[in-house]
Amino acid sequence: MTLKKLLNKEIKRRTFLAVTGAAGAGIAIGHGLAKPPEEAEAEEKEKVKEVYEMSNRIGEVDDYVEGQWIPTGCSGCTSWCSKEANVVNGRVIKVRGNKNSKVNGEVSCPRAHLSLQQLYDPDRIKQPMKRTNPDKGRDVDPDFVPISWDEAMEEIADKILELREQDENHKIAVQRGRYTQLRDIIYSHVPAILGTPNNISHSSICAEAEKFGPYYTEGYWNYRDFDVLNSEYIILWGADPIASNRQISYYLGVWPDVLDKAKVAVIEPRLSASATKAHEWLPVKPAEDGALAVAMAHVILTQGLWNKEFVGDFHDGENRFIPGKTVDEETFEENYTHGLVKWWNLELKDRTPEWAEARSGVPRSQIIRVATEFAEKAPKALVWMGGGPVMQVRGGYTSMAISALNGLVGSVDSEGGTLRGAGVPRKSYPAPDEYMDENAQEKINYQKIDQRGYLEFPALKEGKPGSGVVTNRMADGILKEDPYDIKMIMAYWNNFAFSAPEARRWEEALKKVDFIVHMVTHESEMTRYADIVLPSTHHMFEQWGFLNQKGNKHTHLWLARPMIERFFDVKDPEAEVQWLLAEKLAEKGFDKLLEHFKNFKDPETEKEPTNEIEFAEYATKLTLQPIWDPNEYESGDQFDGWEDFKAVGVWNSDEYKYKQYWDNFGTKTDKYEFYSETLKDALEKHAANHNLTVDEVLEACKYEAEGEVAFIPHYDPPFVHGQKEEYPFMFVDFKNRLNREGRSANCYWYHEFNDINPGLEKEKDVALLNPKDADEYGIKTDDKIIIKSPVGEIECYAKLWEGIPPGVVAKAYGQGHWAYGRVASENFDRGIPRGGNNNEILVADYERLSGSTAFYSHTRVRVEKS
Ligand SMILES: Nc1nc2c(c(=O)[nH]1)N[C@H]1C(S)=C(S)[C@@H](COP(=O)(O)OP(=O)(O)OC[C@H]3O[C@@H](n4cnc5c(=O)[nH]c(N)nc54)[C@H](O)[C@@H]3O)O[C@H]1N2
Ligand SMILES: Nc1nc2c(c(=O)[nH]1)N[C@H]1C(S)=C(S)[C@@H](COP(=O)(O)OP(=O)(O)OC[C@H]3O[C@@H](n4cnc5c(=O)[nH]c(N)nc54)[C@H](O)[C@@H]3O)O[C@H]1N2
Ligand code: SF4
Ligand SMILES: [Mo]
Repeated sequence: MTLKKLLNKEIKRRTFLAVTGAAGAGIAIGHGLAKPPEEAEAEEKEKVKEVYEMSNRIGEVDDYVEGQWIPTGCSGCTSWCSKEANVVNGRVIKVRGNKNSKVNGEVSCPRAHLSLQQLYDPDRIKQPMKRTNPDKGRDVDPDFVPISWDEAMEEIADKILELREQDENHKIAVQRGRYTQLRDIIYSHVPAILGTPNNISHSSICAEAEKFGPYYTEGYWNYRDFDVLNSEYIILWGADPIASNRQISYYLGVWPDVLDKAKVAVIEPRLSASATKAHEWLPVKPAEDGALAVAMAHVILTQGLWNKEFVGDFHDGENRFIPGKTVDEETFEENYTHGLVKWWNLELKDRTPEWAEARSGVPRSQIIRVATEFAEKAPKALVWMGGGPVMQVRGGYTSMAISALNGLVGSVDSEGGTLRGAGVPRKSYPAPDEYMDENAQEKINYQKIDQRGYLEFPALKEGKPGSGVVTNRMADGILKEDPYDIKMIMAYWNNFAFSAPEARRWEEALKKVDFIVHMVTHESEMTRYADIVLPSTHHMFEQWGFLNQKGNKHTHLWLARPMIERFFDVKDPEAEVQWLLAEKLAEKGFDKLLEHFKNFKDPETEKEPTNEIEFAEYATKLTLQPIWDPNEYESGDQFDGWEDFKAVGVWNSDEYKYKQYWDNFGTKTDKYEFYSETLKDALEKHAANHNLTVDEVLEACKYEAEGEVAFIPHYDPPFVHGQKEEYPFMFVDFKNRLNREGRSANCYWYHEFNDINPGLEKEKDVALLNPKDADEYGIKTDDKIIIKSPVGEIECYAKLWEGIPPGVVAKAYGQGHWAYGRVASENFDRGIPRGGNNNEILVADYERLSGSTAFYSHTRVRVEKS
């Protein structure tokens, strides 16, 4: 039976009732596919009818009572907002922000509400399934058949034990996409005890290059908090915080005030949501951000506008930063920074606004105006850098160059600037070490399948070569069996066959793997290659979990718990499934995992967990003990115990104190580094590992920099795939405001409200083109077009829009699913996508110093009418 048939069969039973709850929040029915073929249309009609009937039933719930608001949190994007869910008769009917959070309060972003349509989606996977067709491929029906949880665990445990027996346990990989912080169990403890080095996260198809610049200047590898309410000049550099990036709910709430108090300039190759409301828009040529950044630094220095308190000054107060002229290092005394004059001499002295205008397309006058006005507000002036300018092949140094502007104006770790977050008091889980046999001890140190640490993948997370993940490279590792083949994957909450550039490589790679377990709420592109499918709980409403995030000068941590009846036979992959697996392995003679898990005791009663639900709860409670247990109190909000914390649902840190790190940034020199001794050290280590020079490493990593320039923020010209003659447009990818990462495309509201994105259209997947370009190619709005790149092609609609500069095609990521449910696909049964997946045309390439996948402005395309 196909999965689709199973879905249909099941729907009639239990979903029916459950979806009634979602209808309370008003399921929208105005659905219509762009231009569906007839069969698909019939199919769609059937689903619309189903949902419509379900939504009408809300009137029949006679014992409707004002529901209880139960705290939870949202992992719809990396904002990780605290939330509350309104539960009526065991069904969630509404979500809102949790007022107890000092980060987001009651405010909610628009896509929070889509969580209801995810939860009550009739296309959810309803019970464990097993593949019966050994062939794998896009056009191959997996012939899934339903099995019990016990049967599923039996199959998985057998496979693990077989691989252990054959001394191939290192060929088991665990993959995670989105997560809650209960992830430690599945992601760290399980691989350690099974004895595999291969726990591969999605972090480098996410944001690692964005952490690279701040780390190699200010020693901080993490997301930042932005003190926008105290700032007087804000540059949004490829970040669109009222639509994407992080703490969106919070920033949406305060943005009107921000616009009153501060000047906002947006540097973006497209008119983003934030740009529509900003004071300045600098429509930079894609990937030329580095030029703009170093030119702004040049202006700030030549005009004498750097922050003297933070950076220091010339001994005699005379500004010797004169265009084209080198400066004697001895004449300048730095305070909290290191290497300013080196930076000037090696890079900045010639980076004039004229030079930058020629590259970036941003007028010289605007570069000077923005740089000057920005620096005049120092230190209450901040640059907020998003992934756009840096998740690029040569984005590492751009990341440093943009970040370094905050250094120049002294707005790092200071009022009105960029802040770090407070730590969260947590207790570590019992260590797995004593349950790791010799084999496991040895194997967790094997080379990982993502090739991190190879010459061309330094992945210098936090200064250590080979310590960052290179997510997308795993597909090549598997395909080339380099360093070895992979025989089993246990993956959860991810969909790399859709979410990673050149996604089809993943399909090929997955075909090669004998045994794949996919733990997800919805069938997806990756699921089609799975051998065992385990239906997952929805993280907001059906399971234990917690996450912390920073914003508004606080770090908060929220708690999610099972709050409604599970009307499908679902389990949480992070803890519950792992318990069941441990039990099954023990039954078969390998009891190390279970013995280890038994140490996760309820900290109040000292009781050992006896089943998967207790295990998940105790694991949550245990690690959060310093938060809820008054006897272990460390900082921030205080609680009277577990029940008290559960009722409030969120812990807030104390308010951030400025200038905590000025005396010790945690870099090699402890200073804020314009000349990065920290990067020099990391690169030299990596070079030494390969018996090469740093120059040779950079060449292998596709950078042009040579010599000392390798250690400073500098302009490295863009690395782009495709020749201009054949592919005249630069492709700009961006996030849809309604994307819950790659997971909301099966929600009606996602399509119906698509026009809350500037330029986009309801019910359609459109590529945005400048009208002048479109004229030249004879393309009109609503034309069906094909976008071709050197690696693939997709079909969508054209939309002519002035918010896109000539020479650019911009398209939101999120549509183009061929296997994510009946709303997401044009024809789910036949695997026909609705719209186009940008990852079919984006070239799989990397910012190699951080291991990041390049998403932005590295692929040229051409456009044809279809
Ligand atoms: N072109 C392009 N590609 C991108 C991006 C982009 O902007 N443009 N963004 C990138 C970024 S920043 C990221 S982080 C990655 C994310 O990419 P991935 O980590 O691959 O995650 P998703 O594709 O969002 O996850 C999809 C899977 O999660 C399952 N799922 C949904 N909700 C839940 C749940 O509550 N629990 C569980 N267990 N499963 C659930 C769905 O069934 C689906 O199979 O995508 C990246 N890909
Ligand atoms: N709405 C929404 N918000 C999200 C998510 C989501 O799925 N949906 N996902 C969350 C996740 S997982 C992450 S990692 C964060 C990531 O947050 P960001 O890193 O901020 O990611 P994007 O929103 O994709 O931002 C990319 C921006 O860069 C612009 N851009 C593209 N090319 C260039 C260029 O060459 N130069 C410049 N200056 N800009 C360029 C794009 O137009 C786009 O506005 O977002 C989180 N927030
Ligand atoms: S989708 Fe993102 S911004 Fe919206 S509520 Fe969820 S975590 Fe917060
Ligand atoms: Mo991400």
